[in-house]
Amino acid sequence: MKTRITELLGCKYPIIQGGMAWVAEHTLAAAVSNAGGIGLIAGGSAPIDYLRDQIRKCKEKTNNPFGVNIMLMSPNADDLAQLVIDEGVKVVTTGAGSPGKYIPAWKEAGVKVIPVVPSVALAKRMEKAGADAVVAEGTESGGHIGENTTMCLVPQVVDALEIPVIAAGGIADGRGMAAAFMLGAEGVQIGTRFLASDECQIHPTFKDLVIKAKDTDSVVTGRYTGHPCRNIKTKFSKKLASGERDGSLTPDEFEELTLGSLRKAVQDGNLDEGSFLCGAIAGMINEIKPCSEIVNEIMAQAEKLLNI
Ligand code: TUI
Repeated sequence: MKTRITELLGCKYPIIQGGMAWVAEHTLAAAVSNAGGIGLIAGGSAPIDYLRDQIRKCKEKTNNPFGVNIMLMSPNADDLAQLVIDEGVKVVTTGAGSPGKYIPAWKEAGVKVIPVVPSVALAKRMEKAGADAVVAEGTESGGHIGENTTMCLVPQVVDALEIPVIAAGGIADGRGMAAAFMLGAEGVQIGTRFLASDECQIHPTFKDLVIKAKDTDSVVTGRYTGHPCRNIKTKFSKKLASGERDGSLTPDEFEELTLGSLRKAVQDGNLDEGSFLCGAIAGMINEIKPCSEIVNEIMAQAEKLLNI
C-alpha cells in the first residue's frame, strides 16, 4: 500500500506505532519497523543518556526507519529535541503540547516532523509551522487525550489541511484502518494493539489486563487537572475517578497520587498504585502476538476491505 505517508517516511506500510511513555522502548520499536511500519521510542520524561542508548540499540536491531516520540511536558524535551538531530533519527512525533519552536531545527536536519494533535485548530497551526504530516488523535486513545472522537476529528482535520493525516484512537485491526482511510487518512497510528505483542516489554500483568478488558473497561481520569488520561479500570483508577467525581480528592492530591504511576504499571504491574494507560479498543484485543503478525493481519484485512 502506497500513500503520501509511506513515501514521506520510506516505510512499507502506513502504520506508525504509538509513542507510549514508559512502554515504547527499542525492542518494540525495532519489531514494528522490521514488520514494515514505523516503530517509535518514547521519550516520556526519561533521562537523555537512557534515550541515546535506546536509539543506538534500535539502530542495531533494524535497518528500517524508526522514530522518537517527544512528550512536550517533559523537562527533558529541549535536550531530546537536539538528541534526535545528533543521532540522525528520521522521524519525530510529539504529544501533550505544541512543538512549534523545535520545527525549524528539525526540518533543517531533515527530520520528518509529525505532531500528534487533538483538534483542527492545533493541526492548522502545525501545518503552518512546517509539519510534514499530523496524527489526528481521537479520545478513544490511551493516555493523555482530547475530547473529540476519531470519527469526528479525522475528516475535519483532513478537510482543513494539505499535508497528509494519520488517524489514531480506536484502531486495532484492518477494519479500523480501512475506516480511517475512508475518512481521508493516509496512515494510522496504533498503540494499544502493540501493548499485547510478544516484543512489548511491559509487565505481564499489564498485558493480561489488555487482553482481558471488555468494551466498558476503560476510564478517563484527571479531567479536572487539565491532563485527562484514559486508563484500564483497576482498583486504583476507579479510586481516582471516584475521588475526582465526589470531590474527596483535590486536584493536587490527585497529581500526588499519580506521580510515578506509569512506571509502577509498566515495570511492576502494580495494581494498587499503577496507571495502566490504554485505549478504549482493548476490549477487541484478546491475544498476544508477534508485531509482524499484528501488522500483516491488519494490512491484509485493510487491503481486502479497501480493494487494493
Ligand atoms: O500525548 C499524548 N498522549 C500521552 S502523553 C502521556 S505522558 C503524560 N502523563 C501525564 C500527563 C500528561 C502526559 C501519556 N499519553 N497524545 C497526544 C496528545 N497531545 N493528546 C493531547 C495532546 C495535546 C493536548 C494539548 C496537544 C497539544 C495541546 O495543547 C497545545 C497547545 O499549545 O495548544
